[in-house]
Amino acid sequence: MSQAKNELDPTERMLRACRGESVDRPPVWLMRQAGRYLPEYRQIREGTSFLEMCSDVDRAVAVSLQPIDLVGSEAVILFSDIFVPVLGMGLEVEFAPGPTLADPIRTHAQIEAMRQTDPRDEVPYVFEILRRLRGELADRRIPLLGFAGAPFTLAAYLVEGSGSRDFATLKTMMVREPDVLRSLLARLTKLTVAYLEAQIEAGAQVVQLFDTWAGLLDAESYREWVLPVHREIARSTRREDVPLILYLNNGSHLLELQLEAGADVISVDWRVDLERAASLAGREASVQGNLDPCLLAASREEIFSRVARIAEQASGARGHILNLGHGCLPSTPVEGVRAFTDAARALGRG
Ligand code: 1CP
Repeated sequence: MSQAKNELDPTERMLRACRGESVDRPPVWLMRQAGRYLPEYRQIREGTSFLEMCSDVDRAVAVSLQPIDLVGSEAVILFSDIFVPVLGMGLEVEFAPGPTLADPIRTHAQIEAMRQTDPRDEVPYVFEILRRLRGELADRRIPLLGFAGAPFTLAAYLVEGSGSRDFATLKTMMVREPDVLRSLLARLTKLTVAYLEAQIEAGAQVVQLFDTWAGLLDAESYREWVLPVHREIARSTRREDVPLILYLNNGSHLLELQLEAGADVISVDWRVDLERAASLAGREASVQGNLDPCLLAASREEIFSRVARIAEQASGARGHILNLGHGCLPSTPVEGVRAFTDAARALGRG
């Protein structure tokens, strides 16, 4: 069993892959791994609103841990939502099931009225959940991930008032009232930096910034509106020992700019050619991704062969973290998720 001796524990494997150091095989976890596709999640969630779940420390800890044993995930992501810190600014956000606002943010006066306070005081349960999780995970050597929504994605919902196909209200604001959007992004950037710092202090070993909607922009607009925000967050929150992962959805046309932020890892969706991503990233960044979550409905054999292909395509990267290109869907089959993490472990035996 000499191979077992060389096996890294999941925390080492994850941190080393983020930094681009050699590993035995890619680490594996899934975006939205703690959610409605799991019957055990639905059971704990029963009769409780999503926001209540996020602030109920016992239940949030329990559902965060579920994917380790139920589907073999090798990292835990805090159960919460990108809109939780926004609640601390005094905004009223409801979930139906995505975030909605009765009063979308469209004016300077509304932005001025947003409270600028310490997330540690406003949403203390987030940090309590992280501290508890870190304690629970110590013996198993499973890494703990924190996360935040990137300001552009938060602003997209805040301005629009809900999710949208094209976020036309937001894009109209970019050309008609750029100063309003600029000051909203500045507020959200400050919040995000403070929020991620507090998560790191509470025990997050890796943090991921989700910019789900930045891919709506062309490269020029992205360079103007999004890149400086990512750079500021990377500069302010990056620690030697806490890697930052930057996720874009629908961003294959933005890869070069995604790399300019200075994150340790770029996370990409299935539209991105991983070989190209790996070659552009070079020694500067590792890559994370990128199976289409819908393909988790395929047979176990098909999932194994897709994963092997992804690993092959990413083999030129300085580090690769196996993940989906976007989150698990409520309809994702549990056995597909299990096949996905088993396929990662099989890479180490190949
Ligand atoms: O009914 C339910 O159970 C609520 C569904 C749900 C869940 C399980 C929402 C509402 N959020 C979450 C958890 C969540 N959201 C996590 C938990 C950790 C994990 O990954 O297991 C994370 C990291 C998020 C992040 C998030 N929320 C993003 C960024 C990543 C992504 O998926 O693109 C975004 C855009 C949101 C907004 C949001 N919150 C909830 C929904 C359904 C949505 C998406 C709405 C839309 O598509 O417009």
